[in-house]
Amino acid sequence: PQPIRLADYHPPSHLVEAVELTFRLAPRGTRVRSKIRFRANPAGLENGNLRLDGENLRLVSCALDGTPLTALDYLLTPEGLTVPAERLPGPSFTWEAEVEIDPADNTALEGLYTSGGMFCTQCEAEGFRKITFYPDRPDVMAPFTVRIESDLPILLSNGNPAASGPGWAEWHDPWPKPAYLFALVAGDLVAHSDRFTTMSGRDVALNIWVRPGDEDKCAYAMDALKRSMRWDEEVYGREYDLDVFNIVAVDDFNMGAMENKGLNIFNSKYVLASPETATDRDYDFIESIVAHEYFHNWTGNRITCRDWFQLCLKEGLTVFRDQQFSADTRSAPVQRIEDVLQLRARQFREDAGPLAHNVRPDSYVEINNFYTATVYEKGAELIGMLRRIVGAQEYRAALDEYFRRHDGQACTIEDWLAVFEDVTGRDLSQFKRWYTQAGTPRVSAEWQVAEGRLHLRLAQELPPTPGQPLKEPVVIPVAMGLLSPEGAELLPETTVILDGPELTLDFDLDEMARRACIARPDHVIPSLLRGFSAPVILDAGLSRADRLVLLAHDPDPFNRWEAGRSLMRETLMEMLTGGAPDPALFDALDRLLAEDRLDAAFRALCLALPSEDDMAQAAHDAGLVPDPTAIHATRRAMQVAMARALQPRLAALYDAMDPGPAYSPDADQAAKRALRNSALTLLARIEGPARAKAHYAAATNMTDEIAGFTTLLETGDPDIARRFHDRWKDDRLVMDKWFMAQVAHAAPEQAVAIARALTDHPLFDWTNPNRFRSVIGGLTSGNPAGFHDPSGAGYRFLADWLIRLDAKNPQTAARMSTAFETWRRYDADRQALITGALDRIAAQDGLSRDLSEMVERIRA
Ligand code: HT7
Ligand code: ZN
Repeated sequence: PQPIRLADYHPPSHLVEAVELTFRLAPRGTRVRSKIRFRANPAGLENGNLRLDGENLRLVSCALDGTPLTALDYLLTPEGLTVPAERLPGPSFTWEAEVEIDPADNTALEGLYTSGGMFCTQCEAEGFRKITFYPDRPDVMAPFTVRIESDLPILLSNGNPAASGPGWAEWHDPWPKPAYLFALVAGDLVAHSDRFTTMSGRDVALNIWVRPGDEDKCAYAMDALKRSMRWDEEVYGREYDLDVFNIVAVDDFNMGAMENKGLNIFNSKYVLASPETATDRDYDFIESIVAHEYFHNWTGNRITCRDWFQLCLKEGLTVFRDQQFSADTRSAPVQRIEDVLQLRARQFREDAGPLAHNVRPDSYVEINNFYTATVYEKGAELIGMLRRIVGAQEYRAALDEYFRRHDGQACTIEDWLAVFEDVTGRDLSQFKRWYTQAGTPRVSAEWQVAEGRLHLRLAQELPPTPGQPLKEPVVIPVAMGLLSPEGAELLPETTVILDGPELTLDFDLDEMARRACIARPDHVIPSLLRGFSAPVILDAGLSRADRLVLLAHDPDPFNRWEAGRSLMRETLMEMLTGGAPDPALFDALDRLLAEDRLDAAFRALCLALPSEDDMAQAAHDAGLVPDPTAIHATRRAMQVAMARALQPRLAALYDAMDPGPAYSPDADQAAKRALRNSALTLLARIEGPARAKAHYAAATNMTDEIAGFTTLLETGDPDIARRFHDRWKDDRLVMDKWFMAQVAHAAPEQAVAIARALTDHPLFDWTNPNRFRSVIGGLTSGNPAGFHDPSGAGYRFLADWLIRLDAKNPQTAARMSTAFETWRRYDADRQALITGALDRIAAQDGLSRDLSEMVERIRA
């Protein structure tokens, strides 16, 4: 297939004034009648033909202004239907059609499909064209009226309920929206209901719809929804705009959740929670995803994207907003560290390999392949940098103007930046390069102290990425401070802007020392990129001693953690090449763990080691060929060394951090459990399984239970998997954890065999994306040493499953293929095995556009 290019964008030939849809639901033959009022678009540069997208639709009939059309009046292809301009009645007309679709056969989970007896839709990005003929592009916005006919008791669509009777319901959504925000749900569902009064006093009915029996697991999602609604009013001045807000939980879902107007549809994993079945991490996800989807109501729905190249316009901004919400709700530094961990693990990895692309891509074959960490997470970082550069007040003023100017429109990144330029008076043309250049910039620092002055030189370098050999410097806000060797703050935090290839700064040490009331130091430690003020890779040029000072004293918690992280990474790399850990690091960690005034979640983060994938990338960056087996063994050795060095402290924390049996998912309790369970895992490396057995037996919540379970899996308790299974076999979401944990915590040499055996388990339903991800993702992400087994068994296992899944669900298959994106890091034997697996996939007949694009890009 030909790529679609941003440069080829042209406005639609016709706009839609109103849409009326009638659904007669049946699993094997749903009838969809549409009545659409079109008008010619004066800005449309096209030939004036009426072009409607449509896929997998059986056309029953169609008409223009009431006159039936025959097959001679239009051109029908597998991609859609075109009525030539000369057959159109005039500039305005009504199109009517009836089509038949087969929701029960829709295993791709795009368009209208069935899941566990319910009907459900997923239309982003291009699913609406699988429901009826329509200009399925985000710059065509219209109000929708929907009638649903079905015997199922609950019939839902977007907007407000209009009327209903036995076997039917009508909904009206007054807010013009693109087709990707359309939704319909029908099923035997029960609601967890509540109400919300908006800032202007309007009453909104809130419902979370779930399968009977799950209604007692919705309280947290509902609480998160109400807090999100209030937060968006208080922080962004945004009020909800319909009489109802519905959320539906569905088991078969390709991603996390979807922001359909007034009818959000969620993967049940991100709605359902009880202390016994959900971990603290699950609660965290529920809170941030509920918030994210709710925030889309303004950033995405009221103001949407002109075309899919502008996806970051809604996703980057909405991720940034959900991160702000979580930072306000929980500990801001902990939230920032967790966001950066995610960014580095997913986005830096993407940027460093063959799938690197701009935050605003220039072209795509399949848009589903561009819902990436770069568009989402790097997109959010760009908003954060913009806010840092213009300041919080001007940021808020710009957002107010964005909502005022563009409400009801489909916009571009140019529109977004123009608002900031107009409101702040700045020229953002250089900033825009962040959207149009791929790759992670590298920033390096050099400095010297001479004659009472500090000379600091910052430089940026932009590595080449596929199709972009040369790049221009970007605007990098570097938040920084300066510390004395004793840890005294010499310079309060300030932000400098590195916007050329380099920047030289000069500081007067006498003046700084006078202000800090200390003698002039002969050495200074720069604390750079505080709060991770830009998505770059920093080589701060700090000695080990300097980083130990930052770990102990940096007033910026992010850089305190970062100093420890970098020491750990360096230690692991030295151990990988035969070295031994420096006891000074363990002493520093011991002191940090003892600081009771520090957030327990922060301390748990400081105790965590870089992942095996981080180490593989670090080895590659250092010019080595990473050996996943050696990396796994080194990490284990480091855990043993840490446990030995910190044993008394860890044992004391294990006792002190017990929050007691009354469970609450709040940040304070979750932090204690995080630190306590980190201590448990480390101690098990040297103590054996007794503590974990007692921990598992005493657990009254899933956070503790899963910590005990995974520790026992690793320490070799032969019966633990069966016991866990027998307890939880009827709970789908807990069983996903059971599947995943056994693969992720298997010894590397057994991981593929265990994964393979689990795919034969009667509860392994590979057409359910959550279950598929548990086992196959449990291997590729959870057990890198197992996946990269030198025999190539992991690669063959993944390729076999991708080929099989692709025939049913191309979107999920394509997404999972990113496990291969790092293949160039590895040795020649592994490279040959991976490229062999990729070539075998590419050679399959009938491969989807989704997976073939991914395989081609990864292989290139
Ligand atoms: N805007 C949504 C992105 C999305 C999606 C969600 C569910 C299933 C398939 C999907 N394709 C694209 C989710 C979000 O970012 O909020
Ligand atoms: Zn989103």
